[in-house]
Amino acid sequence: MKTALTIAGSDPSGGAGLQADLRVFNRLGLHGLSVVTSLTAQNTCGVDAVLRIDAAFIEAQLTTLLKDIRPDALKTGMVYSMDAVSVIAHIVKEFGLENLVIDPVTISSSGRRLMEEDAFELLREQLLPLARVITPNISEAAALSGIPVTDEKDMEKAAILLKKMGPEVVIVTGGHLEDETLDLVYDGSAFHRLRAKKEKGEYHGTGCAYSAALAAFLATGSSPVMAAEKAGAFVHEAILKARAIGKGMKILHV
Ligand code: PXL
Repeated sequence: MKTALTIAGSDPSGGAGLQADLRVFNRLGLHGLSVVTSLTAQNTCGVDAVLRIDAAFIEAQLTTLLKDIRPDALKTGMVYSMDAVSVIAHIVKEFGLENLVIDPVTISSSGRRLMEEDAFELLREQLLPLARVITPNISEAAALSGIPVTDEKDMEKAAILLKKMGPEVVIVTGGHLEDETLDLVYDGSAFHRLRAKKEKGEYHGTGCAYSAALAAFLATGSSPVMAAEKAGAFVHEAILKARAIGKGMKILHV
C-alpha cells in the first residue's frame, strides 16, 4: 500500500491541518502518516491559540517513523518555527525523501499567523530547494517572492522568482479572475493554466486538501502537471459537497 506523510499542525475542527490531510490521503486510497508540528485551538470560526511542538520532538517523531516506513510522498503544511524548518530540511536530506510538496502556510483563512516571521527566510533557503512542488496561494507567493501579486501576470512573475529558489515545480494557486479560479503551474520551461469555476462562499482547508491531494497523486506516479489537474478537480468536488458543521466556514467533504 502506498503511504503519504503530512508534517503539519493540528486543527481540532478537522477542516484544515493534518486531520484534513489524513482524510484526503484515506479518500485517495493511501495510508496516511502524520507528524505534528504545532497544536491550534481552533473551530470553524477561527484560530484562538497556537502551541508549537519543540523542534527536537518533531525530529524524534520523524526519525522514529522514517527508520521504519519510507513514505511515497510527503507534504509540509503549518511548520511555524525556524527550528522546525531546519529539522525538516535536515531529515528530508538524511532520509533522501522524494516527492516533497511544500504548502507554505503563513496565515489562516481567518487571519491568524501560522508561521514565525523569521522562519520564512529559512523556508526559502533550506526547504524550497528540496521540494518537488510548492503550492503557495497568491498571498503566500507575494510574501515568498517579495513582489505584489494581484493578477495573472504577477502570478507568472512570482512563479519565475520562486522557481529560482530551487523547487522542481511551482504552482501558484487560486488566482481570482472574476468568476474563475486559476492554478498556474510552472516547471521552468512552460506555464500550464488550470482554470475552474469559482464557487461562492468561504471554505476552510482548501489549501491543505489541495497540497495533500497533490502529494497523494505524486505518490501514485502522476507527473506534477497531471497531479495538479487531478488535485484541482478533487478539491473542486469537495467544495461542491462542503458542509457547515459549525457556525463558521464550511468544511470540505472529501
Ligand atoms: O489552511 C491553513 C492551515 C494549516 N494548518 C493548520 C491550520 C490552518 C488554517 O487555519 O489551522 C493547522
